[in-house]
Amino acid sequence: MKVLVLGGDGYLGWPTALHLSQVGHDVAVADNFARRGYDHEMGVDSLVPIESLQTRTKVWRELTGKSIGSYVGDLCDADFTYHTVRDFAPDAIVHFAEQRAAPYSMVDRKHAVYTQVNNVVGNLNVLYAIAEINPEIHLVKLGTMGEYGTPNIDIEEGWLDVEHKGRRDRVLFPKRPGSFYHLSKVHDSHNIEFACRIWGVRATDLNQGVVYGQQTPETALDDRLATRFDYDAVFGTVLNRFVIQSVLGKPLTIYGNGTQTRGIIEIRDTVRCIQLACETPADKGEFRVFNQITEFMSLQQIADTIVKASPDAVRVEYVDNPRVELENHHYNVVHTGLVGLGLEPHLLSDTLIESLFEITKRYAHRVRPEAMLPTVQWRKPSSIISN
Ligand code: NAD
Ligand code: USQ
Repeated sequence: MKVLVLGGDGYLGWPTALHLSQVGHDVAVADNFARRGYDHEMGVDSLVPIESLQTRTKVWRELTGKSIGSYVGDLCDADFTYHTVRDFAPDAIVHFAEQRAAPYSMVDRKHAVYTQVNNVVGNLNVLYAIAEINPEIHLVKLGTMGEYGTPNIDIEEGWLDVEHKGRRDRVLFPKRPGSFYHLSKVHDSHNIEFACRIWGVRATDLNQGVVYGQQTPETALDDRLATRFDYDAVFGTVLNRFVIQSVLGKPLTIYGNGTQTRGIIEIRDTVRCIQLACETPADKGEFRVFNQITEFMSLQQIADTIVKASPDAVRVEYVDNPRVELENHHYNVVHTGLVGLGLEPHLLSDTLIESLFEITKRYAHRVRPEAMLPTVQWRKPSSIISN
């Protein structure tokens, strides 16, 4: 298949592009390097050094003989998006290319507006490009488990059968997201479902949980193929941050009382899920939704797992929660769709955590410890991100 990976320079997009290329697909990536720009804005950098996209694709070609094409530009520029889709003529488009940090979207008005414009407009341009250039293209879009929030009922895969006053219907699962970023994904999902309904577009919305891990078999082939690994309080995600904090001898920062439960997934399973979704397209006009998680755990359970695996003594600190989110809530998620397509999940294990400890130790000197403390508050806008 020809697969276009939008956001292919990012944490997940790059390993996905490598994996799809490795299993024999013809792959191109598109990116505007916005993510590298946020690092400059915040004065931080990926814990693991990353090469330019040009070097990455060159090294991949030298090592494997396989080419990955690249398009540099912004999806919010419709001419760029249309040109890329026309020129590469993909069978599937994997869409990762959005501003993805909840805290970044909650800094202030400017960051909230940027996040929603970037994500919603970019996604709309992709939908129009598909509809006008080739409606057969399968859109594989990264959504998020946080679209659902933490409802007091079980979370289904995207759709809910309801009976109301004696009548039945199948409706999109109700959403109650927890940040302007997560809201942008809700808006995307509605726009995609509408495009499927009116134009017959085929789409898979992958409501992914929090990703952890840094290596896939392909990125591990050469240091120059490494993907980014974020530790700061804005872009670093919880499990990765806990590992890094434990290696640095810092307390693990649980926000609130730690009873919040989140779906999680390892990076090797992310790339495999994308492969499975691409190779088994949604039907014409179908808005297919999968919950892309392999297990769910409370923050306390995640912290306990890291403490147990750590060779050093590790302390947990309960920090005043900078976010507005429920504690002591119900959480039960259906996530059978991707397993039905053939996913064999890697569950959180000591082996994986040990390899993350090693990676972190190797680059610990690159950490700016002050960037690990949360500065963005949900309850009041702030004018700065960095410390
Ligand atoms: P990332 O920020 O590392 O990668 C996103 C890439 O998209 C970056 O390289 C960025 O430069 C690019 N991009 C952003 N806006 C763009 C635009 N307008 N035009 C072109 N390129 C643009 O993020 P990630 O962690 O790899 O996440 C990828 C996707 O997966 C996101 O959509 C995110 O919401 C979703 N997701 C991530 C996680 C996670 O834990 N990392 C979990 C669930 C869902
Ligand atoms: N948290 C802590 N301590 C920390 C960091 C976070 O307790 O040091 C808590 C947060 O309060 C939250 C949970 O951990 O309850 C998850 O936070 P996170 O920053 O790891 O993840 P989140 O903001 O939800 O966003 C990440 C990705 C985003 C993706 C989402 C999947 O950045 O792109 O959409 O995970 S999900 O959470 O399922 O919506």
